[in-house]
Amino acid sequence: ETQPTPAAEPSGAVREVGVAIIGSGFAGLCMAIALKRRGETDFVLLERAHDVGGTWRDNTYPGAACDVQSNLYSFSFALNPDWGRSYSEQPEIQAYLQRVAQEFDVRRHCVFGAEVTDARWDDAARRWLVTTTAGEFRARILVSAAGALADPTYPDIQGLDTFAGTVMHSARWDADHDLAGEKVAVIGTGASAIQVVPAIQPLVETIAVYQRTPAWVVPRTDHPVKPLMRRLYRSLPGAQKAIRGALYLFREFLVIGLAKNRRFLRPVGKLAKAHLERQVRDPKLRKALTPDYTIGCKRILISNDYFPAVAAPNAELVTAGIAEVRPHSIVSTDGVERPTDTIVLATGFHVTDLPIAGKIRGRDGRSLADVWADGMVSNRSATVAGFPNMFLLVGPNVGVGHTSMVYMIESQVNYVDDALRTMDAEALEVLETTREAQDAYRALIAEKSKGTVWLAGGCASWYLDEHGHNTTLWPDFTFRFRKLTRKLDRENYVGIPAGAPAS
Ligand code: N01
Repeated sequence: ETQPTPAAEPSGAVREVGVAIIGSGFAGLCMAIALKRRGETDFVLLERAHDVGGTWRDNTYPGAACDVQSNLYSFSFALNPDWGRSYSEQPEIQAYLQRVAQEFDVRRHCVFGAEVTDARWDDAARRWLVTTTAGEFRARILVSAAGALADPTYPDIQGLDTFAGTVMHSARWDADHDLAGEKVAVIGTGASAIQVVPAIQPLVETIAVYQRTPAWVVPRTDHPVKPLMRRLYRSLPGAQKAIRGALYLFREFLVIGLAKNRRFLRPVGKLAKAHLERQVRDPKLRKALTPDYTIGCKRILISNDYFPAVAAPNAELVTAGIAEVRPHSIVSTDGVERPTDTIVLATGFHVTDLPIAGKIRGRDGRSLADVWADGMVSNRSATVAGFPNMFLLVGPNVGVGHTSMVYMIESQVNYVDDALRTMDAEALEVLETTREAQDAYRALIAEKSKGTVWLAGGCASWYLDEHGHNTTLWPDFTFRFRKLTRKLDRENYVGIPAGAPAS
């Protein structure tokens, strides 16, 4: 469901707002709802698309689904008793987000078609000047909820631009394009690829899966939710909360293996190996699908139909690299040329080089991207020195590979909310974190990341930046992150009261 843009002022006038939120995915919506809950209505959500939903709106490729159980994948204040499956598919999650936006009356604050092209801090006015494709905004507070899985990466493959057929990124799926009977190439074997490959393999004439690095895949215990359970959840929300709590704790234990003691990952590795052995009979193919790095180093994938799809008679796993793309084919480094009608790029997102960071400029005019040239840094994953009155949601070191991002988002929103309350209570016009706090947080992350499977598991992944640092994942139990963000660490901030000069 879409709605007309309610907001931008006519004739280029600048619109004054209290809070400008970039993005209306899980994080943007959560922030908006928190503001509404305490009576704040002077805010906008700047959304480049024409509906809410973020990555769940954008990722409509066949087979798109969540690999975190439905019961965990909702806001704690808006549980959904009606999930149809234990692991929800994309349309159901998108419908949930649309419903939440409606229920909490957030849509009236959304400015659709408003892509932020520039946001700069005006130190004299103590306001953020935000330029969008739907007009200009002047905001007291800027909250970037633009997401880490928002901007697809397109691989630099020789000749890709000369390809005469269709090229689709998994996150920019063209539903009108009919793949039936085509020769399809899928590049990548991450979470998106392993969902799209089995969904399209039965339709196409041939499918070639170009694998650079094999993935660890464990069974998916997916099933429809019984009507009885849905009735139970509806009449007794406590039951759903209890199940949610149990799932949360179960997944949290995985952190012991991922971050604390890799020995605990061995049984998970055994499970994945047994899964592969059960599903793939051909020893050559099995070998090609077996990873050589520790399980958990990259995101652990869950699927029951990926291996059978790759082993299907019309499928081929290509382990040689891609030498070049020609107008009607792909040539691999072993010299084999495969005729191709459509190329599906399941090649991931700009995660450690967030495009939005190039558009946000702080007090000295430098962009976040410049400030982060040596890696993303922040205080408590939310604020950056030199960027007053700015908060990041789903920014540095807040990602989780093992559990629901919604939990992390709610923790972050709570922190921002407390910061805004503090500003109100102390009548502060400006709030800015210190470099010392940022350095201390970086040291804490580095310390907690030491020896984790993400750093020491022998793989390359989007979890680490080009310097090999963990700047994306929260490297500990998520309840520790919640504790750390329960209240604003006021001592780590400089506040300037309204009317007072900067000291
Ligand atoms: O992207 P990825 P994704 N030539 O970056 C390969 C979430 N998600 O879209 O491993 C050849 O993980 C690359 O190879 P390698 C989830 O958080 C969640 O799949 O770098 N190959 C890799 O195989 C996930 O982690 C769900 O060697 C190239 C793949 O492309 C995140 O989104 C579902 C290449 C990219 O994998 C991203 O997943 C889907 C090149 N030039 C996604 N460049 C849920 O279920 C890249 N690759 C919640």
